[in-house]
Amino acid sequence: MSDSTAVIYQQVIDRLKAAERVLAVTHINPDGDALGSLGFFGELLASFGKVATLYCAGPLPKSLEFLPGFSNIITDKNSLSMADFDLIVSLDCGSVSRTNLAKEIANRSKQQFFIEIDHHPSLEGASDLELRLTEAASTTEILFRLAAAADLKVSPTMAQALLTGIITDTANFIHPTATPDTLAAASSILSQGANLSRLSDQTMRTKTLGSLKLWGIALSRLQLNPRYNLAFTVLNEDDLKNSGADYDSIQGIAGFISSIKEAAVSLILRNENGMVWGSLRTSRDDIDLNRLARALGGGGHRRASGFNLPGRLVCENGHWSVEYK
Ligand SMILES: [Mn+2]
Repeated sequence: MSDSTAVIYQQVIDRLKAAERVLAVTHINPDGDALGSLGFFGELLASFGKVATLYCAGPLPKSLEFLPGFSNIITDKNSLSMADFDLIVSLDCGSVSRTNLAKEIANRSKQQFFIEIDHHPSLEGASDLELRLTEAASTTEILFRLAAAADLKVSPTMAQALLTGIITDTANFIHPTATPDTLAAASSILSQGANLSRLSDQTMRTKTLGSLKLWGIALSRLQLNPRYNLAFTVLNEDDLKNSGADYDSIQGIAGFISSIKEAAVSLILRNENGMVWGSLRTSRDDIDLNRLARALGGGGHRRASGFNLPGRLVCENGHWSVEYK
C-alpha cells in the first residue's frame, strides 16, 4: 500500500469512528460485491459499536440472502429520513446516480459527510472523501484492506461477505482483474473463516427454471454483427416477465455470451419499463467498454459496462432495432 493510500484508509477509519448515525448505500440492481460490501460494512460498524442503516433500492436478488445484514437492508427510500445521518457511505456504486439517492446526496447539509468506497473509475468526484482503488478486483477487496488497516478482527460471517464480492466480481478468479493481491487477500479471507466451496454453491447453483428458459430465449436470438465484431441478443419485456428472472440472471447471460469465440464484444439489449438496457462485455485488453457505455450515458469497467436509453426494442422480419423516444 502506498503512503497516500494508507493516509486515506486512516481518514476513512477516523470518520467512521467519529460518526454518530451512518447511512451505507450500494447500487441499484445489486450484485454479490454490492451486497457483500454492504453486509460487511454493517458488521464493521457494529464492531466500532455503531449501528449503520443499510440501504439499497429494491428489488434485491434472493440468491444473496445468505449475506450478513441482508434482512435489515432498507429497499424503499421513503423509509429513510436523510436528515438523521451525519455520515453517508456509498459502496461499489461507480456513479452517485446508481445509489438512487443522487438528489439527497447532492443536497446534503454541511454537517453531512459523504464517502465513496469503490473500485470503479471515478466519474464525478462527488464525495468529500474517496477511497477508490481501480486496481482492486472488488469493493470487498478494498474493505478487506480497510479492516486490516483498522486492525479489526474479521468474523467468519464477515469473511464470507468479503469473499462473495471477490468471487462474483472475478467470476471465481478467472477475470484478469484478479491480481496476485486479490488472490493474497482471498487467501487471508479464507484463513479468517470464509468457506469457498459453500460459497460457490450459494452463488452458482442459483438458476431457476424460469431463468434457464430465459437463457434459452437469449441464446436462440444470438446474432453476429461482423462489422463491429459484436455478438448480440435481445430480450423483450414479456420474456423477462414470463421468466420471473431477475437482473442477476441477465448478468449471467451476458457473462456466458461473452465466452463466444467469433466476436470481440458481446451485448444484451433488453426492454424494461420504457427503457432499453444494454450490458456489454469483452475479454479484450485493447477495448474499453467503459468509454462506449459512457458515450451512451452509462458506465462501468473496461471489460463490463452498461447503459440505458429511453426507447424500446422492435422486431421486424427477424431484424431488431431500437425505437428511440
Ligand atoms: Mn464491484
